[in-house]
Amino acid sequence: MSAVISTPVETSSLRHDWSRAEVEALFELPFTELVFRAAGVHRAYFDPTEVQVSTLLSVKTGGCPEDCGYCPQSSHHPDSVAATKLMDIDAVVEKAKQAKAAGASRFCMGAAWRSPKPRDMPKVAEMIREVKALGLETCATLGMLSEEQAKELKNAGLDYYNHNLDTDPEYYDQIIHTRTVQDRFDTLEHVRDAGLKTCCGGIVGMGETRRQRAGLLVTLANLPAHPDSVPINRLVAVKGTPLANAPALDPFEFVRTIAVARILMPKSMVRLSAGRETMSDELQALCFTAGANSIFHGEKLLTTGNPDTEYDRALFQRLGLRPMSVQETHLNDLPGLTIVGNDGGCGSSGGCGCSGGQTATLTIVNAPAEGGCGGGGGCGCSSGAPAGGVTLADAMAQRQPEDGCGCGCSGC
Ligand code: SAM
Ligand code: DTB
Ligand code: SF4
Repeated sequence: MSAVISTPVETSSLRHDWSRAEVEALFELPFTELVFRAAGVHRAYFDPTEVQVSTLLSVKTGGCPEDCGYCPQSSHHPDSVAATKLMDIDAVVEKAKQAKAAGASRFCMGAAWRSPKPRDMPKVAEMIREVKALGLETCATLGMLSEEQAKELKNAGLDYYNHNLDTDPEYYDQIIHTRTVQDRFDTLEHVRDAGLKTCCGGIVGMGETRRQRAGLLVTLANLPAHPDSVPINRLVAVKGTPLANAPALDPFEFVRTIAVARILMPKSMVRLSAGRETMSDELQALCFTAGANSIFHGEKLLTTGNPDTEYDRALFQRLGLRPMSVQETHLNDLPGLTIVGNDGGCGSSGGCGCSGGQTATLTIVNAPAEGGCGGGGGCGCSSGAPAGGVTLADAMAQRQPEDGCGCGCSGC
């Protein structure tokens, strides 16, 4: 067995010091070994049967002044999609309602901008406010942001900002010439500083080498904070773009990329992003096995197609997957995650000594437990678990207790 196989992957701490050589070594592992490891990391932090579901809407399409080589919305490329104005708020809210009804927990609004203009900000902020009021998580991708713009979006109720690195910094200038990698790092810093969650990933299948795929992932993992969501897009090769004839990526190499992303960023949502429309069911299943736990749902991405919603529903059913609720998408907001019984106790039918006595209704709060059976002793059971230290695995065990309250006490 090679040295790299016999060295277990550290799953208990988040690392920001990966070397390109280490990440390349992960890519080099035998396929089954890599997927097995990634699946282990996935289980350590998430319920592997749950998939976070986001829906995209292009709120301002086409006519973009940037020259990204993959993008059908760039006005630099022949046959680029027609430019539209920023959508009306009511129309956006209607689409968000439909997305929610179809099972999405997050609604992502995209605009083909280099960066938002000051005149657009009030309308975008209002869109975010109204979508948030529907009980959806909000995400936006509007290009580069200043510090002030990031704060403005946060104040409007934005949860996530999507801004991708898109490729290895080494390969970047083969793909994009109108803004630099440093511009992207700057926007990501403004987003983090404003207290927004980051959604940041890239595209594979743009003619990059394996070393460069490793370079993209190592750059993402070594950011000051791992992105909360990591979209891994497979290039949608669109006619008229410079990458229209990019050589197709080996599907197993795509799965490897997902697996390595999962190992490097264990607590992040790894999104099986653009490109699903042309993936087989088996390939998608392999991606979920390798640690992907998020998708875009809905028949359109921004300008290109996506599997239809009924198809995805059937695929989830065939694979025994289910959409994550908004609350569950926050289970990983450690530290300080606590689960409390709403009914004043542990929810057991007796035995642990607390006053519950009812079926557990669990709330997940981002604060230390003050009673109930969060393990802090408030309910009178014998669990010695510290109040604020509930792990995700504990959370999952408590969510579906098999015998008693799941608090670890002996009487339930
Ligand atoms: N204009 C903004 C920006 O670039 O930051 C936001 C929208 S832009 C379309 C969002 C992301 O979509 C890009 O960063 C890229 O990762 C992805 N994307 C665009 N065209 C794609 C394609 N043909 N295939 C796969 N992903 C694509
Ligand atoms: C991301 O990483 N992928 C999404 C979202 N973030 C905005 C966009 C995919 C776009 C695919 C090409 C299109 O539909 O225009
Ligand atoms: Fe414009 Fe974004 Fe497309 Fe680049 S990826 S051309 S910035 S819409």
